[in-house]
Amino acid sequence: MRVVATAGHVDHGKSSLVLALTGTDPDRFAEEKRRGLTIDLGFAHTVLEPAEGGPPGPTEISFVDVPGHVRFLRNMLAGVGGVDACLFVVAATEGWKPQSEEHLRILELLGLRAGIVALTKRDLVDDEWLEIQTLEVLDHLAGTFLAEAPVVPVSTVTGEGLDHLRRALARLVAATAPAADRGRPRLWVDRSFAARGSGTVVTGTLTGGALAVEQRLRQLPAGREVRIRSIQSHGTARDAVPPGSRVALNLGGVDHDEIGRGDALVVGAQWRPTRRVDATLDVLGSLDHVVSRRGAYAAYLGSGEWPVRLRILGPQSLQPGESGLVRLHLADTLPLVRGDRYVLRESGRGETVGGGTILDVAPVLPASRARPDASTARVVAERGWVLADDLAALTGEEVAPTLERWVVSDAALAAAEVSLRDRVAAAGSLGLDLAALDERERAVLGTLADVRVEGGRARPAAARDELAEHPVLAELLAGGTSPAEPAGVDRATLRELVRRGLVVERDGIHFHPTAIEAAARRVAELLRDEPGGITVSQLRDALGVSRKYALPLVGELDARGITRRRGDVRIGGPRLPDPA
Ligand SMILES: Nc1nc2c(ncn2[C@@H]2O[C@H](COP(=O)(O)OP(=O)(O)O)[C@@H](O)[C@H]2O)c(=O)[nH]1
Ligand SMILES: [Mg+2]
Repeated sequence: MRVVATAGHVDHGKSSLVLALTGTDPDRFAEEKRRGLTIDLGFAHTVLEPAEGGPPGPTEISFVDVPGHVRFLRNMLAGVGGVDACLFVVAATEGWKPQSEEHLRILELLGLRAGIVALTKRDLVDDEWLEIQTLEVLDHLAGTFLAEAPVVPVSTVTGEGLDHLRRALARLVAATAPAADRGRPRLWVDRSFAARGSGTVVTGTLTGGALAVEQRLRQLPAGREVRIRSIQSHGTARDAVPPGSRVALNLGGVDHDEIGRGDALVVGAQWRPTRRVDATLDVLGSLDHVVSRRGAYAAYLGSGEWPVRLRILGPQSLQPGESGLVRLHLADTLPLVRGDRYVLRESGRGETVGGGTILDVAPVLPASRARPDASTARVVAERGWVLADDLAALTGEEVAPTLERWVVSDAALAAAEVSLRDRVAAAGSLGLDLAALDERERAVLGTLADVRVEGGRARPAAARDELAEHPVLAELLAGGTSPAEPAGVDRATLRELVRRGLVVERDGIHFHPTAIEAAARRVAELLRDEPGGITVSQLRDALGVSRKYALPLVGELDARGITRRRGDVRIGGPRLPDPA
């Protein structure tokens, strides 16, 4: 299914053409019918049967019929987001008019790339006049996305050209890539109403991903949670709808007057709603003044009109026809993503200033330094560390994490590595306590080939390579709490073993580290039975060692905070382990 928006000057025959193509009058309201004027968006759909020269199989097309009158431009803008192509209407009688020009500019700014031009009211002009108007229209289209578009003269009165137009439409949508499915649905609401007996219904053009019945969605900017009770598309009930569809959702959890045009529905976890974005701004060449931060602006984003404050990044102002970078401050929180298009209007003068593409939905640099571009690398570089989920929400692009859950810039990773190596080196033989590190630091530590993590501490890996298997360690281990004087090892090596924490030295006695741990556990047991404290002799007897070993052991336990001296006895210190 494809969605096509009409465009063109008021009274040029847009609504009549939609009626002729679909059998549905898109002018829904009594007032529209009475005044013969489209005020708000109209919707109609049809199935184009396969025709000679067209694609095989039927083509489903939805039309969004927009008002042409300049006073209803905001309604026009609400309707053209998310459409695949346009049906650009120019009356052969009148030719190119101001809203032909303005609509064309807006469609360009919104990034539309496909369309067909219908020269309507063919029955009211002769061949010569038709030719003159055709040439003039082609002149205006030159250099725009419609430069190569088919131009089809039609009449809804005689029916001339309508089959040709149907074939051209079928070919157009067959040649246009279907709406992308990125698994991130977003529905900009263009209408809401209370349907009798079924509560709140909203409609819109679904983009980005599919929706299904029972799905829970977040309504923004309000932040409300709503539930899809049922779905219709083209008047048919569906369990699920793909992106690129015109859809009507029956919602639970919201009254029809609490939701309306401009609201967005998204899966909350997939978006990072924002009130501040960096974007490009292409200023229209037809403007007769510069664009600066002064002025009351409105951005047309999605189906809504949003007041914004404008800050130009870099220069103070932009000339007509110039392109630059801007920061937009919104008053509302919206689910935007890089690549979203917007149109900027100056509310005071009521004129279209230009438009552009959103580059960053969560700029981190101050406006004075921000120079955004569309690259993901820049987003990562400016942040250093960004959760992969966040990056996907910010850019709409899935990026493989660099490290665990994180995408990390080269610079941030290198800085973390340098700092960790320094800290590991500074911690020496004791090792760096992993509990003192945050999640990111622990992740980086795990990647350092020259650091060994063991027992919750990180030490230079070299310690194991050179010395960890030294035979003296086994001798000391076997000696327990009364080890023999180390033999077969020079003083320098012994000092290095001590420095790295592989051997503990106290008062000239060398112990294996496990001896200290065993002594600590034994002390803890003794203190459980005698909480008032124990003497060195009690410990000596309990460990079965001589005074020569007992004194250094107690000294080491004191030094580690496992025990504390009080008068003649030792009591538990802050690091006393739990008794076994
Ligand atoms: N003779 C003739 N009149 C047309 C044709 N198409 C539209 N009109 C008339 O032009 C007027 C404006 O048409 P409408 O579809 O409302 O224009 P819109 O404002 O662009 O939607 C109406 O009175 C239509 O009946 C056509 O092909 N031939
Ligand atoms: Mg109309």
